[in-house]
Amino acid sequence: MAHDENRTSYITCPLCEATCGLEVVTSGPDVISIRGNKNDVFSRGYICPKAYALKELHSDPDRVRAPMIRMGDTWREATWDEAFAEIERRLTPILTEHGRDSVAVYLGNPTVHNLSSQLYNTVLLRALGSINIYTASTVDQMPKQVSSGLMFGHMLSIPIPDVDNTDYLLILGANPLVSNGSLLTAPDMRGRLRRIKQRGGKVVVIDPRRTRTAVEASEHHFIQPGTDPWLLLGMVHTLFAEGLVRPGRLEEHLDGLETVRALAQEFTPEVVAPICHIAPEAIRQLARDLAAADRAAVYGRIGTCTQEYGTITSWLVDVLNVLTGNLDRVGGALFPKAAAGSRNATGVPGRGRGMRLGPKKSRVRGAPQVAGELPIAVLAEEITTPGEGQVRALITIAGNPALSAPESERLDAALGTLEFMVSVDGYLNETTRHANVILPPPSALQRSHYDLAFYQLSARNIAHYSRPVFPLEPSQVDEWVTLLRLTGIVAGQGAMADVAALDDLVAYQVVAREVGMAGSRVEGREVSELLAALQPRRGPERLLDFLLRVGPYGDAFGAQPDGLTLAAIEDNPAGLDLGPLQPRVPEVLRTPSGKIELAPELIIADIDRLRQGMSRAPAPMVLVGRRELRSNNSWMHNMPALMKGDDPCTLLIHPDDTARLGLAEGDLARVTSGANSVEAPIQITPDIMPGVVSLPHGWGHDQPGTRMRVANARHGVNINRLMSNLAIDPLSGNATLNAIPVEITLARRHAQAAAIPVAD
Ligand SMILES: Nc1nc2c(c(=O)[nH]1)N[C@H]1C(S)=C(S)[C@@H](COP(=O)(O)OP(=O)(O)OC[C@H]3O[C@@H](n4cnc5c(=O)[nH]c(N)nc54)[C@H](O)[C@@H]3O)O[C@H]1N2
Ligand SMILES: Nc1nc2c(c(=O)[nH]1)N[C@H]1C(S)=C(S)[C@@H](COP(=O)(O)OP(=O)(O)OC[C@H]3O[C@@H](n4cnc5c(=O)[nH]c(N)nc54)[C@H](O)[C@@H]3O)O[C@H]1N2
Ligand code: SF4
Ligand SMILES: [Mo]
Repeated sequence: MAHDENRTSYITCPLCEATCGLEVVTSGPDVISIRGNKNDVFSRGYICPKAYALKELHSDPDRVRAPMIRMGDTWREATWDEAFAEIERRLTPILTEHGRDSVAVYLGNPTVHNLSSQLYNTVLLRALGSINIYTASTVDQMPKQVSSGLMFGHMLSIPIPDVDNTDYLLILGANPLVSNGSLLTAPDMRGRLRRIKQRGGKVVVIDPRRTRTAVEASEHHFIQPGTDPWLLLGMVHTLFAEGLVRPGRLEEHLDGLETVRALAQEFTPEVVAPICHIAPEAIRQLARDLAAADRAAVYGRIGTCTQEYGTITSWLVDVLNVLTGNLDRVGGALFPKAAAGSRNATGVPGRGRGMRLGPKKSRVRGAPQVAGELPIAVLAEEITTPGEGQVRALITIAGNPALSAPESERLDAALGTLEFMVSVDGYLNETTRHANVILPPPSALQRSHYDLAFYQLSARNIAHYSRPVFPLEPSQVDEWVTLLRLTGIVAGQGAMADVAALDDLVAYQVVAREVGMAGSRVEGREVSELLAALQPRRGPERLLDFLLRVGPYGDAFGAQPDGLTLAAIEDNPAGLDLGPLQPRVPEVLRTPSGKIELAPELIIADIDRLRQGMSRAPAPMVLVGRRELRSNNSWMHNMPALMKGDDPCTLLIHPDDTARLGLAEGDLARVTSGANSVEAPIQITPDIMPGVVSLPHGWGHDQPGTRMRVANARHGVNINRLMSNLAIDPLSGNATLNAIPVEITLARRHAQAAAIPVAD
């Protein structure tokens, strides 16, 4: 390749759910510039500061580039064959002597932003056959997946607010101007929210903090953290009491309306107001405004999921959407129809098996298994509690649970006791320092990309495929190859298993499953015929081509000759716009009844717990989390471009509270919960509710044995030390990470304040 000529690549940014289109200019091995792609059909040139950090991520001297094997306290670089031989040598006896469950897997957030792991992680998990599967979903959106699964029949049938057409958007526990949206793929949320207001609509934010989103909104209400279910029940009550329930065309597709009516009876605005700290009249007005808007949507995100009643709250969000007739209506909350991989767009329309909880439970505490995984909150005890089925080895893929999981100090310590650990990760960080072998993925600019997950959660139907910007170095391997080599080892084929043959087998199984599925667009077709049509593709591209072709827009291998294929989008730098979201009920439903289950039994049964919570005395001070624009969970803190500016890891606190506690700006506060304590500098702001403090998550990069020089210099503290593993939402297993009772005390006066000379 000529090094002096500039080359331009158009890719989708893989760093968050917004899926922005990027224009990356390179010269040889160097990135010259990264800008928003103005022609991108969805993002139209919008990007955030993280996009540019892809350049620094690519060239970060601290990033792991070759497999590493740990020898005591030191690491040595190894060849891939050596690394896999070591894994086979250490992992196989554990599997043989202690069984499949003795090996756990943790999948982190970036696996969902990665085509290789989206397609090949399940292959590894199936080959392993362990109950001990953990992901970041149980510190994130699992409650929404459970409520959606129970209501609509599939865990990824999540209603997405139609932000581009709505007149009224009620946002709870989300800050999309900073997070760039979650379970809501829509680049440039600031622009989209502004346009709601420009067309005469309203944006209302419910958050214990006046966030950037709240400032941009038409209306903001503080809420006592963890009490959203009461607010939402008060709104449901009002809708029934004032005759505002109008499900419209949904009525014939609904089960459970009367149950909800009866249940909401006791939750009058007067009853719930003292709990959520929103006045009864304001609660009524919220319900009336929602009902009065022509087209409205209620949207809840991480603040509503990572709380004690996460599943109930997530359910109530969609109960409100249904009761006001906004579910499945243009301008309301709609189900996307993704081009590939969407389980609610394949098979027999309108009916299905529904969502299955369990059937297993965690060994030590009997916590629920959901969608084939256990809550991350139980991993520490599964590692440290002896007995049959004890976790002895762990494979982490793109995750940093030593920081991101609750009661992190305990999990961190537990990781140190494992007999063997493998991490597929590009950094030597708080988690991977415990590994015995680290297997690095290529940089984000060296892999192809397609957002299999997020186009299923997108405010518009989009398909965009990105080729790698840079080729792999001869010493590098694609992440899917790494995952298949791990599969070979856990499947008993050894370190030198034939990756090409395994990949052929995966493709065969994917195709065979689809042709055997009732209602599939290729039902009953010959597997060999379809496999031949996918030639000569291999790896993720073969599977992606297949998923696109059998998907709702696909060519179905000739049945619809002008339909979608990978070839049709792989040279389309702007991405393909498949149009706005459209109503899909009843076709989208996969419940056994073929109806929307408005009052799922499991959720209704959990309301008793909510009733019990009402009599509990409120904590005088509670902690909530937050996200920062220039951060990405616990990583990307080693990018100098993102780490400029003020210290992001501060404790936000209201001036009334600092006055009461005798604390001043910059003082080091000690934050003590039932689990642990941490120290963080105080940042006083009227933008947080009195009685609430906020710390960002993902910090605490002061652990020995890591290799992240920039992050180490600005380490911050880890909020998850304060969490308790015992606090989980019983239905989803999701950890409670918000509304944590804490005590705030002075640890140390601000250095400057102390240095002021005393006048004599
Ligand atoms: N208190 C509190 N805790 C929280 C949250 C909160 O709001 N409050 N949020 C939770 C949420 S929503 C999430 S999603 C989790 C995130 O928690 P995790 O998923 O456990 O952690 P991340 O910080 O996303 O870590 C990502 C890891 O993936 C690696 N990585 C990046 N790209 C790739 C890749 O392409 N391949 C591979 N193999 N590795 C890669 C990085 O080096 C890093 O080690 O944190 C949760 N923790
Ligand atoms: N820049 C940046 N972007 C990110 C990430 C990042 O770390 N940095 N992480 C990505 C990931 S993995 C995810 S899951 C998404 C999350 O995306 P969002 O859900 O938008 O996440 P946050 O910005 O943490 O916003 C959560 C809000 O909930 C509020 N809150 C806390 N407790 C409660 C409560 O009890 N009730 C109510 N109503 N509100 C409450 C908090 O004050 C906060 O403003 O962001 C993604 N995007
Ligand atoms: S908003 Fe998300 S997808 Fe868009 S540029 Fe920033 S990190 Fe990338
Ligand atoms: Mo997340």
